[in-house]
Amino acid sequence: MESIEFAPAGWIRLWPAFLQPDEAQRVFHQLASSLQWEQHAIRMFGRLINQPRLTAFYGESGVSYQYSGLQFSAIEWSGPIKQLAKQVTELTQQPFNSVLCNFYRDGQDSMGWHADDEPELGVNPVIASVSLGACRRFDFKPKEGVVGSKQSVWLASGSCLLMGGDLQHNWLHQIPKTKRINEPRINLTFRWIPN
Ligand SMILES: O=C(O)CCC(=O)C(=O)O
Ligand SMILES: [Mn+2]
Repeated sequence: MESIEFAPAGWIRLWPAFLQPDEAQRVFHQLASSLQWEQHAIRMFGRLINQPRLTAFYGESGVSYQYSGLQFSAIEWSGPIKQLAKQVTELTQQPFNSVLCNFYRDGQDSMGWHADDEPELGVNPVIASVSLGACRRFDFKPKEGVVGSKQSVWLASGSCLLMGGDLQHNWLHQIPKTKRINEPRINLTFRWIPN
């Protein structure tokens, strides 16, 4: 396990092989074909724009989550995704009641600069991020007014990244587009959302 401290505050921990490669591949195919993937349009600069990826939101019943002006009620989790949540809790010793799932069809799918700092996640949320399929670069940069320089980690298939401390309040993160990757990737961000 690799641990990186972010000055002035915030940290990440990375387990490069939370799942073994063949297990990660198996779970990738299972989730790719069984989750209810959708492409949502969000309002940006007054226009409706399709998000450059597919998403699905799962969790304990009754959990709901708002971002980019959209509101989602969790589809009740069961089977492999619930089992994975249990394994992630065992690994990280953190409770999670929901998971935002992202499907990047190829290198042209991406997630722009943002922080997971929505009020419903509370102060200093701890978020676990499991990656399956294509290995993609994950970038961090400080928010305006915060001192620090850009950092990147590679999120390989089967890895688990844990983000905590003040990270979401001080730093932004992104999955950039890349011409070099044509394979799909699933990312699962496990969260605790009080309801
Ligand atoms: O795909 C990733 O690794 C990042 C996902 C993410 O930042 C999010 O769901 O908030
Ligand atoms: Mn995020």
